[in-house]
Amino acid sequence: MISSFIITGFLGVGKTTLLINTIKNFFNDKKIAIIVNEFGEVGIDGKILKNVYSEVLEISEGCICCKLSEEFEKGVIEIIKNYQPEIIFVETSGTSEPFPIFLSLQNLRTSVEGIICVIDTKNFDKYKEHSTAKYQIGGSNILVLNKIDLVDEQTLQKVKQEVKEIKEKFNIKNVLTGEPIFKNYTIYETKFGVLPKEIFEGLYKIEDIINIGQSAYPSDHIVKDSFSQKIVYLPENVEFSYIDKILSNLPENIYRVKGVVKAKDVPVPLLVNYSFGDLSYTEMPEYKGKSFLIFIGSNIEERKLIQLN
Ligand SMILES: Nc1nc2c(ncn2[C@@H]2O[C@H](COP(=O)(O)OP(=O)(O)OP(=O)(O)O)[C@@H](O)[C@H]2O)c(=O)[nH]1
Ligand SMILES: [Mg+2]
Repeated sequence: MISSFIITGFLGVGKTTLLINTIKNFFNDKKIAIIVNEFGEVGIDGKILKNVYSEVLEISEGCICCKLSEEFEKGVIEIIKNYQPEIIFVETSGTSEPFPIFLSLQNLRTSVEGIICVIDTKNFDKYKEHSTAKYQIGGSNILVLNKIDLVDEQTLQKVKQEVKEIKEKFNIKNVLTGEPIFKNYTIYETKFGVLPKEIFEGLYKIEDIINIGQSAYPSDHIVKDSFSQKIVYLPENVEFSYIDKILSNLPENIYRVKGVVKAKDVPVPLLVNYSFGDLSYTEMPEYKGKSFLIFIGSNIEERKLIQLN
């Protein structure tokens, strides 16, 4: 039977980074397929992942846990038929909940070996009130406190305690019996999502679950959390300092920015990564597409993000 893993977690917490490190460290000799769903019209993760591994299916412009569930299932079936992977990894969008995806993978007769929820330990305070973030924790059995290089011991312990409380409260339950669906869970602490091998050797395999009503999980998360996105295409004569200044002064309702910037005074395209105030640029010399930024946050539709003349 084909094994599968789900990687979930809020916007920008380090899901793709964890996936890349996991594949590099443990799965170089295996046939891996990756399905990635991003919140945004233009996929970035697919491009990054394709540099590491070739069998990558991107499902964009919608959420695979609700709007795109049919497309997701079709994608899984096709990838199994055409590629016969040994293991499938699914990276959900930062605004998806993992449980419906788990049910789909199980219905498609893959063996779900773990639902990994990545948590940004440094920025947890800034996003923990979103219901999506709570259900992501509640619907997972491996909780990963990531970015611990950016926090002190006290913050780490505080976040760990909060995560445990959310887990207890939002643990997915069988609506028929009231029993928790995943009996146990484990917490790991990581930098750049580097996990021990045991996780990927079937240690946390989830038993088959049958007879769960649809009402076992809420499906209105996007409406409730009212996420929105805006894509801005940039002219190629833009200066790096201009973009950098904007990204260094973003309002709090913008959580995540991704994109590739081609600035006239920088010789290579730059991959932009912004999450909750943390900003970084990585060179992406092989990138041939347009210069653009995707802004994700709450109620950003009305705002003017970048003034371009
Ligand atoms: N300092 C530090 N940075 C990290 C760590 N893990 C990830 N990052 C950085 O965080 C940013 C976002 O990482 P991604 O892996 O793209 O996050 P993601 O969860 O896949 O993001 P979305 O798919 O957009 O929701 C990148 O700049 C990463 O390099 C970590 O442990 N420590
Ligand atoms: Mg990602």
